[in-house]
Amino acid sequence: MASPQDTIVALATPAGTSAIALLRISGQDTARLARDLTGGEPPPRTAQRVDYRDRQGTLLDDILCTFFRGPASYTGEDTLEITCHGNPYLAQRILEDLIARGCRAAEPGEFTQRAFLNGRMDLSQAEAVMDLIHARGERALAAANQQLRGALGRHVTAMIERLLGALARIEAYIDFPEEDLPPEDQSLVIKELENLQADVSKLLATNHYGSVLRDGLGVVILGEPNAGKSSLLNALVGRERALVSDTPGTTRDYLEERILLGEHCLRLIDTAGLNPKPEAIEQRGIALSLERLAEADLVLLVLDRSRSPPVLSAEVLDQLQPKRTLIVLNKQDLPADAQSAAAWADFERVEVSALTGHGLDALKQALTARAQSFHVELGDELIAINARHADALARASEGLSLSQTLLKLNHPIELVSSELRGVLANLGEIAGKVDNERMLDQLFASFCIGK
Ligand SMILES: Nc1nc2c(ncn2[C@@H]2O[C@H](COP(=O)(O)OP(=O)(O)OP(=O)(O)O)[C@@H](O)[C@H]2O)c(=O)[nH]1
Ligand SMILES: [Mg+2]
Repeated sequence: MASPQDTIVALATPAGTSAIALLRISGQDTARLARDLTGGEPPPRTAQRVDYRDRQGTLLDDILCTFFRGPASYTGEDTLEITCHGNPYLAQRILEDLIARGCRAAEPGEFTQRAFLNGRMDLSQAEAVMDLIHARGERALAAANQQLRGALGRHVTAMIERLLGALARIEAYIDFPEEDLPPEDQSLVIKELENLQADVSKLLATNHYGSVLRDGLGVVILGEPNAGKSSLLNALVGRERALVSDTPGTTRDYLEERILLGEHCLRLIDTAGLNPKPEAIEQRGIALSLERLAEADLVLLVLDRSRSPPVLSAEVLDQLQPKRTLIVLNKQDLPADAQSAAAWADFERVEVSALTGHGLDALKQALTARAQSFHVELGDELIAINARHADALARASEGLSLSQTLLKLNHPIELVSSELRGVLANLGEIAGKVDNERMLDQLFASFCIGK
């Protein structure tokens, strides 16, 4: 991306027709543009109604524009927000006119990148902007809002300060090579590093819930052909999403559908039935089912309660731990098979009929409780880290562990100190003390235009 000096413009609302559209401008020419458009010195943070005329003087629209004087703006630079009528043609005309007046079309995420580069927010907050835009449930929204308000950044900063304390304690001895670190200092530092590592682990433990919130809880619907998997998906989604028939092997490919249940979003994945004697095409479908199974947060094993329980392969059985499996005894409306009714007794089981809807509420409750069980408490703030944070924290944890070993084995203090400086850098990455420009460009490029 180019230098943060030039003036960028973007249509910040979707391209389709809506009542209004918002254009955003940020950069050094913004104040001049605002003066040109409004015909005077624009009062900051005040919406002004203006006739928008293009450079040829043609009247395009009746707009509202609001000027924000930097650094008190989203990006930290002078910023102008223009609200026009939501006709895509009209918004495009205004956009083109602004480009003709000297603006450049913004890259995806460029406004937020500038906010970060200008110190308006740390990197975890910039990521939270995206989380907020994409949040699909109440909890995801709450987590994004907490992160946007700096919860994760504050958490990590407190850890960095404690680490700096430990580092200062040992680095004082680097200048006196003839003196060993006194035993009381050594044990104090080791204790502090242990505590820090435990805190890093707690933060790392929120990673899984983070992916549940960002991607939705991955629920794989698995079972033998004709058990009623697709019927169950349809019943949960509330419409005929998947084909249902009494011919075994109806579902060949897997299909995915999101639903909102309580405060969480669930990603339901219907799969091809596990036929012990599949034909070639079925075999490929089953291979896909097994791939989805491996990635699942939760498995709904659907059994036809009116028939004897299926014999599952060891490959499948290995993946079905009680912690991530719910047994759905389907076809409750039919007479029960005694063996099936008693099967999987060590697992949580719910009896349903995808046909009549019996037991669906109980199943939804069980699903809600499972989604909730991924939440890891971390003080009174809802913190759920993402994969980038987890990667940095895992490296920090390794470094903390190695430093403790080095200290215990009385290795030179310089070695310990250099290891701990590495940990400091790892923790710094979370808030964005990153020197890797390419990584930053990549991260912001995953944002949308106008953000
Ligand atoms: N009586 C009864 N029939 C059901 C119930 N659920 C599904 N069925 C019937 O069972 C048959 C198979 O249903 P599907 O939903 O296609 O089963 P599936 O597990 O997706 O099957 P495959 O895609 O072939 O693996 C259909 O005829 C459904 O109408 C139920 O609760 N009660
Ligand atoms: Mg099916």
